[in-house]
Amino acid sequence: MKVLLYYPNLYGMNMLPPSIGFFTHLLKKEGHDVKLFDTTVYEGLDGSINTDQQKADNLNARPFDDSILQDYVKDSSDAVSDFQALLDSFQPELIAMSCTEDMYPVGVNLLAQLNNRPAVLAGGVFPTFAAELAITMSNGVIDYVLKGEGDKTLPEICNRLEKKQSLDDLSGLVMKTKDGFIDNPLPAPISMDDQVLPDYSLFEESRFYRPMQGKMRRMFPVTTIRGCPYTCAYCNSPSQIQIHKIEGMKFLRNAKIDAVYNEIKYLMDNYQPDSFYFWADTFLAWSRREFDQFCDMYEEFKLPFWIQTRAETVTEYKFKRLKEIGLLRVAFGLEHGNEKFRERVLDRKIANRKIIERFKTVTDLGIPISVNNIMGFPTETRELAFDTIELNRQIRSDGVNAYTFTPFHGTPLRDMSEELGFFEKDKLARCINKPTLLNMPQWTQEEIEGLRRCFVLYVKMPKNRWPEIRNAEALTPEGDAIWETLKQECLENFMHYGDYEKEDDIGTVDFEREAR
Ligand code: B12
Ligand code: SF4
Repeated sequence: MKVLLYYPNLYGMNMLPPSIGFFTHLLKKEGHDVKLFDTTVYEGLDGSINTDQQKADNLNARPFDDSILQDYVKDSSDAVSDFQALLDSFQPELIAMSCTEDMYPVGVNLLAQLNNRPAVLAGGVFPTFAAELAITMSNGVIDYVLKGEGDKTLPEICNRLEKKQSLDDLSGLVMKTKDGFIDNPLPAPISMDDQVLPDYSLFEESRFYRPMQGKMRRMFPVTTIRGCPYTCAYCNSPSQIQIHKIEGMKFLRNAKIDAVYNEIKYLMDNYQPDSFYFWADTFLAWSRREFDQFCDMYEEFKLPFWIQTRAETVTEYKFKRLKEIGLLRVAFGLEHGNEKFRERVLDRKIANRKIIERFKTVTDLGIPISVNNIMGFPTETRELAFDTIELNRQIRSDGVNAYTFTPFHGTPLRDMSEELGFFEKDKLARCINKPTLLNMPQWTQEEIEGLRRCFVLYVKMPKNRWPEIRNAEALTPEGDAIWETLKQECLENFMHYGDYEKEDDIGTVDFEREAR
C-alpha cells in the first residue's frame, strides 16, 4: 500500500530522526510504496524560530554559516499547499506521523488543513505516553496511535490495512470506538539484532547538514544503545524502562559492535558523511569490553564524531582513546548546580566536586565540551538557580546553555508539577527553547525567562559585571538593549570556543551554601 511518513519538525532542527530511516527501510522491505513529508525545510512554521540559529544568538553555540541550508529553505506559507499537492499526486492510504510532545500541535495543525486526508496514525514518545489524549486532542485528525517501538508494528498495521484485516488485537494499538478506547498492551521492544539499516534517501539533501563547532557538517546519526540506565525525573527515557518493565520486557539494549560497524560502513558507502553523531542517551553506558571493541572497530573510519554522556562515565583512559579515534565534542547534562536539590528533585546523585573533576579530565585532554542545564524546575528558586551558574563557572565549557524545564507527559516531574498546581492537567508541554509554562508562586515566569536569557553571561563574564547583567534580565526595551550589548561583548571576549590555554576569571563555587 502507499504510506506517507510525516515528520513535523522546525526549521534548523536538522539532526536526522533515526526512526524515519528505520521505517523507510522496513516498509519498503514489505513491498509498500513510501514517501515522506518533512516540515524541517519550512522556515517560520507555526511561528517557529530557527533553533540552531537561536542557540548561536543566545551564545549557546558558535556562530555558523548556514548557506547550505538556505539553498533548500521553503516558506512556511507553502507548507499546506505542498503537503496537499503531495497527497493529491501520491494518494497515500495511510499517513504515519512521528512526533514528540511539542511537535504534536504543529503536526496536527497542518493535517487539519488538508482535504481528502487518508487515515492518520501517530507514534513516537508523546503518543506512547499520552495515547488517548493524542487522539482526543486532535479533534478527529488522528485515527490510531501505536504505542512503543514501531519497528514491527508499523509494517504490521500497513499489512493488515492493505489486506483489510482487523486491527483490534495489534500490540500497542490505541483507537477510539463508540464505547471508549481500544488500548492494547505495548509491543515487546525489538532485539537489537533485528534493527535494520536506516534508509535516509527520502530526506532533502540539506537535511544531512548541521552546525557543529561553528562549521556545517555532513553528519549522520548512528545507533549504539536504545534506552538509558539512569533515572532523571524530567526525562522520558527512564519512563520507557518503567512502562516496559510493567509488561515484563527489557527496554535498555546495547547494539553489538558488529552491527554498529555495519551501520557506519553502510552510511559511509551510501551517504558520504564527514562526521557522525552517536545519539545514545548515555554513550558510555558500555562495559569496558564493549568500549574497547568499539574503539578498535572505529579505528578503520576515524571520522570526527559527537557523543553525549554522563559525568559518572568519564575516565581518562576512555577519553584519551576516544580522542585518538576522532572524538570531536561531548555534550554533558549538568542540569542543576545544587547537590541536594539535584538529588531530591531531579533524581541525579553525584557530588559537584566529582562533576568538576570529571569535566576537567575531558577538557584537559583538549576535547571541547558543551554543558546542558535546566532552569525553572518545580519548587526551584532564583537562589538555587544561581548554584547552577556558580557550578558552571567552574567548568571550562566550549558551549553552555540553560533550557527551560518542560513537563513532558510520562515523567515524574510532570506529575509533581500537576500535583503542586503549577501546571494544568492535559495541557501540552512545549519546546524547551520557549519560556516556562509553570506558574509558581516563588519564582515568576518573567523572572525565570530573564535569568535564562542571561545565563551564559553570568557563567562566562567576570563577577564584577553581574550588576549590569542583572539589568539585562529585565524583559523591557531597556533590558533588551543592555542584553544585546553584553551579549556582543561576551561573544567577543569571554567565550572559550576551544581555547583551553586562556586564563580567565571563572569564580568559585560556594560549597558551604550548597551543603545547607
Ligand atoms: C535523537 C533525538 C533527537 C534528534 C532527532 C529527533 C527525533 N525525532 O528522532 C533531534 C536532535 C532532532 C531532537 C530534537 C528534539 N527532541 Co529529541 N531526542 C532524541 C533522543 C536522544 C533519541 C531519539 C531516537 O532517535 N531514539 C531512537 C528511536 C529508534 O526511537 P524513537 O525516536 O523513540 O522512535 C521509536 C518509537 O518512539 C516509535 N515511533 C516513533 N515515531 C513513530 C511513528 C509511528 C507512526 C509509529 C507507529 C511509531 C513511532 O518507533 C520508533 C522505532 O522503534 C530522544 C531520547 C530517547 N532516548 O528517545 C530525545 C527526545 C525524543 N527528544 C525530546 C525532545 C523534547 C526534543 C525536542 C522537542 C527538543 C526541543 N527543541 O524542544 C526536539 C523535537 C524534534 C522532533 N521533531 O522530534 C524528548 C521528547 C519528550 C516528549 N515527551 O515529547 C526526548 C524523549 C528526550 C527527553 N527529554 O526525554 N531529538
Ligand atoms: S542521563 Fe540523560 S537520557 Fe538518561 S535519564 Fe538522565 S536525562 Fe534521561
